[in-house]
Amino acid sequence: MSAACHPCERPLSLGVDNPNEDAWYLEARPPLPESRKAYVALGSNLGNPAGNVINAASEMGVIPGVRVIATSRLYTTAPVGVKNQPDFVNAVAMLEVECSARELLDGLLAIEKRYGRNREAEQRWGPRTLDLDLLLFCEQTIDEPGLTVPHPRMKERRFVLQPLADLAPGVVPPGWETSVAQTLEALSAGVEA
Ligand code: A4P
Ligand code: MG
Repeated sequence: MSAACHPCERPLSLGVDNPNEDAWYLEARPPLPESRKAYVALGSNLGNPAGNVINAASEMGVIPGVRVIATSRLYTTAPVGVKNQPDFVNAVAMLEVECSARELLDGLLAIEKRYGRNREAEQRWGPRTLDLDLLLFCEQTIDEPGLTVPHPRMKERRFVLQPLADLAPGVVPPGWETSVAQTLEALSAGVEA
């Protein structure tokens, strides 16, 4: 069985119009080239997961050189990896960036920390108040200590690809042969994602 991945029933509102059925747009913007966009995955299954995800998405806008352009729908997802833990809420945010990937990652790690994330005390793939993964950055391929982009596990994970497909279905990430939507479709039943 593939892991469940259902849109929430929109329990929380950002208080802005949603011009697109498929995503929460924080702000109307003319289309930006992919070379100026980054995508960040958000996940939480401790405390108030939906609130953590929504608030953290807007807090990314205070990182210098970052504007939040849009967020996907929220999805409730069955845990992948360690099964014996609560369901997650997952989403993806689209950012306009004028900072480096490293500066963005540092900003994301600081937000995780503010939400009580304590890596020393937690189990890999176990429960967490907030996980922020940098998925894509300005069409770049990055392979440095502590920073790999595109995120190495995103291709196999429905809980990442489904919300990303709300925002960027036609994008073909660097090194991939298929678009986000095609890759999502190809995740066959029986593959855990
Ligand atoms: N790092 C390197 N590249 C990146 C990048 N592109 N983005 C480094 C973010 N971080 C990057 O991350 C460990 C280190 O990776 C960071 O300090 C950074 O320098 P982490 O967030 O502590 O590691 P993690 O999240 O425990 O591990 P991993 O493998 O990223 O886990 P995942 O893939 O995030 O899985 N099930 C559902 N349904 N939904 C979920 O959201 N999440 C997980 C965690 C497991 N199961 C889940 C979910
Ligand atoms: Mg992570």
